[in-house]
Amino acid sequence: MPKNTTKTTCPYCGVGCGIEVRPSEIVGDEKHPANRGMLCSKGAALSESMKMPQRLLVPSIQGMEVTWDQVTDEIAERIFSAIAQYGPDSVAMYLSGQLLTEDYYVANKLMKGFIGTSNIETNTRLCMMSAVSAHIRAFGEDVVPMSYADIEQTELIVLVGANSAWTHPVLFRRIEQARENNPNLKLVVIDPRTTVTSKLADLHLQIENEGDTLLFHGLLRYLIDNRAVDMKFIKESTEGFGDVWNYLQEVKYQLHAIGERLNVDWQDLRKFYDWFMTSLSAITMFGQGVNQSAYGVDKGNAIINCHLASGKIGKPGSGPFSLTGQPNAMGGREVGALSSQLAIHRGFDPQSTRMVQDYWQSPVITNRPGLKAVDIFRAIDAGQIKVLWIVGTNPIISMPDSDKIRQTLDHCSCVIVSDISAQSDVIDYADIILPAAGWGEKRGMVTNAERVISRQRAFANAPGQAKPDWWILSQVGERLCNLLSIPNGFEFKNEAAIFREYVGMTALNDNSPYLFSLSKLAGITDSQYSNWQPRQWPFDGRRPFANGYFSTPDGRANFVWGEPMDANADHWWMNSGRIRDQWHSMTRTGHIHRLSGYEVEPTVYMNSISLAKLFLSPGRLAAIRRDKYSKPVYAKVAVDDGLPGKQLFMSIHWSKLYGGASNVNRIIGAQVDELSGQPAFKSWPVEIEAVEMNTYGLYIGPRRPLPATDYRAYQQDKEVGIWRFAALSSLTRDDFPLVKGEKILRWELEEGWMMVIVDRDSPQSLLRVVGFLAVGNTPIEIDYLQVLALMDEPLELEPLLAVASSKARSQLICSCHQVTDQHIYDAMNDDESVSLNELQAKLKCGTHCGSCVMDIKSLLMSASEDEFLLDPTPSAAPHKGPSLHK
Ligand SMILES: Nc1nc2c(c(=O)[nH]1)N[C@H]1C(S)=C(S)[C@@H](COP(=O)(O)OP(=O)(O)OC[C@H]3O[C@@H](n4cnc5c(=O)[nH]c(N)nc54)[C@H](O)[C@@H]3O)O[C@H]1N2
Ligand SMILES: Nc1nc2c(c(=O)[nH]1)N[C@H]1C(S)=C(S)[C@@H](COP(=O)(O)OP(=O)(O)OC[C@H]3O[C@@H](n4cnc5c(=O)[nH]c(N)nc54)[C@H](O)[C@@H]3O)O[C@H]1N2
Ligand code: SF4
Ligand SMILES: [Mo]
Repeated sequence: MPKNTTKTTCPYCGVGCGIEVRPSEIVGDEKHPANRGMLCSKGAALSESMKMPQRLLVPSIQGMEVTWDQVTDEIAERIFSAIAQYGPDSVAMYLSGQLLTEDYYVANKLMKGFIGTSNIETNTRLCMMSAVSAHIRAFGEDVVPMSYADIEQTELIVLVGANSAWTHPVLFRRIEQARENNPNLKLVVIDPRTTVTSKLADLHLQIENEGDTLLFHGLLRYLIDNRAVDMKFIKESTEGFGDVWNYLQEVKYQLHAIGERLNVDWQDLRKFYDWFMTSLSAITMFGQGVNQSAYGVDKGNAIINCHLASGKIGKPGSGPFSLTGQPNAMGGREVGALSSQLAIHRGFDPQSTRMVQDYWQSPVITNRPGLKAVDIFRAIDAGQIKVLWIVGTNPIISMPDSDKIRQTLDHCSCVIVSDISAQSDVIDYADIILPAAGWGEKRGMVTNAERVISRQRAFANAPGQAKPDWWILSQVGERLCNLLSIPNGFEFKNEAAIFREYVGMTALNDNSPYLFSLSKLAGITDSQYSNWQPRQWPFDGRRPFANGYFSTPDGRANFVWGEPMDANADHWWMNSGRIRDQWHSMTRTGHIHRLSGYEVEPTVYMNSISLAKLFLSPGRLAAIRRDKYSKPVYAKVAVDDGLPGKQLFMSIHWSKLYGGASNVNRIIGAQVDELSGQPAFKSWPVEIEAVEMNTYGLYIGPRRPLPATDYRAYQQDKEVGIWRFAALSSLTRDDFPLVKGEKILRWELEEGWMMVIVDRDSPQSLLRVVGFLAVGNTPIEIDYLQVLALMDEPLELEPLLAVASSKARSQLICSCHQVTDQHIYDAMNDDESVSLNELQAKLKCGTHCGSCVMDIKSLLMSASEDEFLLDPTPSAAPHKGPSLHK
């Protein structure tokens, strides 16, 4: 390890990759068990991420800059008076799975033990709460009994509702490696959408959306019919099998009926069922296609039922594996900073509340669950919640029915926001703004999807007055204690002190049915904490549930029945999810030019038949609405024939700065799973139609004011920004006033006009073009810029032309080496039988972080299937060049 290297953990997804920060680069940590040196495109771009524009630097109250003393006094007083006037439940906190364990611990203690409310939530409610509830129903405790090392020990991996090649890239590459090493290892993907992940599978079951419960009930019935259940395990270690068996007698759970209902070939279905039945081991990994559903908990239990019935649990290479989304969502679940749990996997039973209160020596303790995320916002609307503190999440973009969230926060009497970015949408709604220290500036622990606890370490100073979240929370805690005239419960000298207190608390679970305990770390010293190496709990290498003993009072796991959902009506429906290179609302990835090329503007995908039925054209705009009367979201139309039927897809990332008002959650309603409270984001009925705007525009150049428009997308390129916009009204040249200091040339076009901004100091003989704006009544593609080459002016067009030629029409595949699909097609045209290795040697694509290897493989596969190599038809509409009249 080079000198001055800091070992830390990636702040993005729940794979939890170890990272080495060296003086000149950030690389994967070869010693970390989660990634063994690999990183994906986001992890590999962390240095750029830290150079984010517009960090929050100073605390402020109603726009006035204040000191930390003033702001923490103010918050404590507002909380104190809300409690006095309206009771403790008038205060709520909304946290994030991206916070550290220490942040979570302080927040949970403050809310449940000192303010006295369970209205503490986290965006994990939007992410994994259905899996949490399914675990608790089946196992008696929210435990993920799996390790990544099981991947190398299994015969079958089933990925349900997870596009892991993009969302957990390093984990997926591990799966691919395991398949290369073991040709008998099979991969089945269950997703109503064809994805890069599904293309690489041995079998893709493209079920009707929400068909998962039925699919897994069918599997269980198949196992029973073929006498392939483990009766010994069922008898000794489970409860409720008989009931489930009874329900399964209905004809609808037979193979053919399921094939018909889910619209999949019954032979494919049988193949999957046979594979699961005959494999000695199997892992079912599941993601948001399972969790984000009105019956997501039932889906989770339907999966778990199959593992219980076949005894494929608690053994090497076997078990249900809920994938965690965020880096420390698991840590938050362990701490219990959620409204539906008290702490450390415990609920609100009298014994637990007493033990926790004793441990905290707190003045109060909540003894019942609080409101879940969606209900917290409803309670604000109803005037019941007066103070809301949002830490590290951007609900304006991520909550369903987001227009309603905007209104709600507008009305809330006190919104406190802790964030790192001034550009997070939620900042606009804050009365009090707190600048937080970000990744690399703060220290603490995180737990990943496989229960490995790792350290995030600091290697940079926080800018301005930014402070770690735990510190801010503790300061408010201390002041509240003063106001309450009680001893300070928040006197933590550092992160290690918080972790020690937390670890001590988990000892309450020793000698109880709960597995979760870190008590072996009791008394961990500051230096042990500081030198912590990644470790998986329980620390003795035991596999949870290996002894067939679960965390329920009688030690038996439960079979749980849930009725399968009805098929989606014959209606357009919106599926939503992630793209490979962006992180959530883009505050940490949107400004990184090499990540911005994958999806350059808000896009709605559909198959070619839908496109024709709707009279839409690729590259044009569509208006998508929740119903005829609601406000539309505009998005650019693109074809994806991997979306069968009336399925549409949009990515979740477009926040105000980058995507204007095209936030998909404005059209997704706030329906939740009643058990878990998790929103059903994944399939929402919508209306969609073509929309003609009167003005379309494109601007490439340095930031300059542009008029407010109905549609707008901003893409950051290396040195310039690219803005694409459209307006329902006819904008005129007066709407684009000159900025002082700009030197400009303009041309009239048949369909509009265009102008260039030239460098003031460039000589008359060669005007250096620094910005380009074209406005017209038809969409303007980036290669319009080429038209400047036809002008009779002495224009120097680099580097703008370079931007245009690299961006036009092609799809970015490798973000590290900026290789597009067109580059790859060209290489394939040169040599039809080109292999992945040869492409890597020739173009370097996929040789740095490797995130795109799966995309390249899938491109190679579809090219050989389609044999369209000789004429790779661009997916956008044929381009009509602008006609000029000067
Ligand atoms: N690049 C990137 N990676 C990320 C993130 C990111 O923002 N960007 N975020 C992280 C977070 S917080 C999370 S939670 C994870 C999420 O990781 P994933 O769950 O893998 O991601 P999603 O794209 O939300 O959705 C997964 C799939 O569910 C499918 N689906 C929709 N409806 C159904 C259904 O009814 N049944 C089934 N079986 N499938 C369905 C969708 O078509 C989609 O392909 O990703 C993490 N990783
Ligand atoms: N339609 C639809 N909606 C979805 C989903 C979907 O699949 N479909 N997925 C859902 C899921 S699974 C998730 S996890 C959510 C994610 O949604 P969000 O949590 O809202 O997304 P982020 O953009 O990650 O928000 C994190 C915020 O914290 C800030 N931040 C970063 N680091 C720190 C820090 O150290 N301290 C503090 N205080 N702030 C920090 C960032 O600037 C940013 O504003 O979206 C959910 N919404
Ligand atoms: S897979 Fe990528 S985003 Fe996830 S932890 Fe690893 S490097 Fe970070
Ligand atoms: Mo998530």
